[in-house]
Amino acid sequence: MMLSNYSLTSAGMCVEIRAADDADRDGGGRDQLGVATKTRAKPKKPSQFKVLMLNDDYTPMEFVVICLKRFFAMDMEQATRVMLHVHQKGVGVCGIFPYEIAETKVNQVMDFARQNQHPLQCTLEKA
Ligand code: TYC
Repeated sequence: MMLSNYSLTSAGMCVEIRAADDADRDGGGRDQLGVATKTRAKPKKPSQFKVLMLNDDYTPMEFVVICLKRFFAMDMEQATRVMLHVHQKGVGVCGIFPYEIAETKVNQVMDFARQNQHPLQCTLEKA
């Protein structure tokens, strides 16, 4: 039996599809047109996204440091360094993650800022 066509499923698996002219060469009687018969793990590495923190004139520095410690597992020194970088340059990277994790972290920061009535903005960008 000849396997001659490959198709990518939404899950990123590589599925082999038999060709239209594929005869029942092995005599097993199971050859059928267009039936996916095998899956083979071909993991696509997930694309990475930067989580960016934006500067503003109103959010207290201490609050930004708390966010960086709470949601990005930074220690006091790292969090202070990133916060000061954002304060001085306007934008800074909090971390790089697969899309769903990056999106979750952006939402966590934005929700926490909103709850505390700070205008802090966080966004993501393809790495
Ligand atoms: N610029 C703010 C201030 O002077 C501090 C700040 C830093 C705000 C980083 C947001 O992402 C930020 N209070």
